[in-house]
Amino acid sequence: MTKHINELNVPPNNRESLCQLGWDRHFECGLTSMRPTRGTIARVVSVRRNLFLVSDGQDEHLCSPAGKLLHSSTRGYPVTGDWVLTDESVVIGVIPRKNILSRGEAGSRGTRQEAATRGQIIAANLDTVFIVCGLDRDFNLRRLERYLTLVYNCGLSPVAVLTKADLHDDPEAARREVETIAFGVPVVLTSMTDGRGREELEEHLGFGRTIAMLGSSGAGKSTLANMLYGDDIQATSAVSTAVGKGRHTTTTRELIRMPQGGLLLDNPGIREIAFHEAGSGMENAFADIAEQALMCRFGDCSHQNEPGCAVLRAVESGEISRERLESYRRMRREMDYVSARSHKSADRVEKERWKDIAMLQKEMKRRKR
Ligand SMILES: Nc1nc2c(ncn2[C@@H]2O[C@H](COP(=O)(O)OP(=O)(O)OP(=O)(O)O)[C@@H](O)[C@H]2O)c(=O)[nH]1
Ligand SMILES: [Mg+2]
Ligand SMILES: [Zn+2]
Repeated sequence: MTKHINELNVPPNNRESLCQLGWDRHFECGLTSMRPTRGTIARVVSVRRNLFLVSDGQDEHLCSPAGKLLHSSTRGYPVTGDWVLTDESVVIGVIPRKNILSRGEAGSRGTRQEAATRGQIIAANLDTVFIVCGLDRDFNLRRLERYLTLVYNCGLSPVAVLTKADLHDDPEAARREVETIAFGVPVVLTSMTDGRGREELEEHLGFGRTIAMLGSSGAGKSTLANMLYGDDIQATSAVSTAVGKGRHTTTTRELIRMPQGGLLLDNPGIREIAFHEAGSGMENAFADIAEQALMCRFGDCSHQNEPGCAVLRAVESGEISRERLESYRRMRREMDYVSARSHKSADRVEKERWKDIAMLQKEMKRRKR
């Protein structure tokens, strides 16, 4: 027998509160598929070591994970944004996710490392990701391309937020520049000095929506959270003048319930954007190159020096910038490496599985004797 949400240990009026936190039919179906016999539905608003701060829309309280979750893979362990079932301050299960925002572990960029196979889940169940980039020394189109690829890889929709518009001579020109590499992505200019961009961003913060902010330290994420909230709820601190980088002021992730009705996740600044799986993100992030590539003479053209390469032609004509093609190639190499490595580790898993089976068979034979 599957239990309906109201037959669970959920007070009937809670339904409304859960929807305020983003509960919807998707999770309802996920919950039904778990066939729970007990538990209260709650959302993880923050994770502190091995403790979860969960909310049912009315109250927040701390929970510890059930033993089985501690031993589950990283994928099964609750993260910020997860919907969970709790029982007497213990998280007993994770309700199937809509999506996750994940990246390769820090220190895993490039080709050297092992850490990269393990992804790090930043958050679950998002509607939109604000890619936050300051119009100071933080501004970098190539980095934006990486963020876009990451967000698309996770099947999420990005909004590019260019903060500190007051520090730039021609912020509109910067916006246009971003538009040439981010097709169909809303690009919003903001500034804490005059509150510009606020209304445009508020459109994404409607009832029950969940938005995560990504960007380097000092990009102005927490400042933006404060501007949108209308009060100083997050600590901020000045960028170092010597290196032009932030000071990693925000250290925990927390879902903030916004007056607009949505939930905003302020994240610690990201030092480097590493990939841990090769999704289809590049197709979207480099839609212009992907489109030209359809017209290359060879189907497997690598756009290096092949004859009849439409991408190189587009670079010659100035339609696609050389830097962008370089950026594309670099990322392509990274993705190829990441996918080769994940195949390799899949092979290893398979081998180990067979080893286990062989051992088990031996053991059974021995027992029979
Ligand atoms: N002039 C100007 N400064 C800004 C603006 N937005 C943020 N800043 C400044 O940039 C610095 C860093 O801002 P934070 O909001 O702390 O940056 P963050 O992205 O949260 O950084 P981490 O928490 O370290 O990841 C602060 O000194 C802010 O005052 C803006 O629109 N204009
Ligand atoms: Mg911050
Ligand atoms: Zn080509």
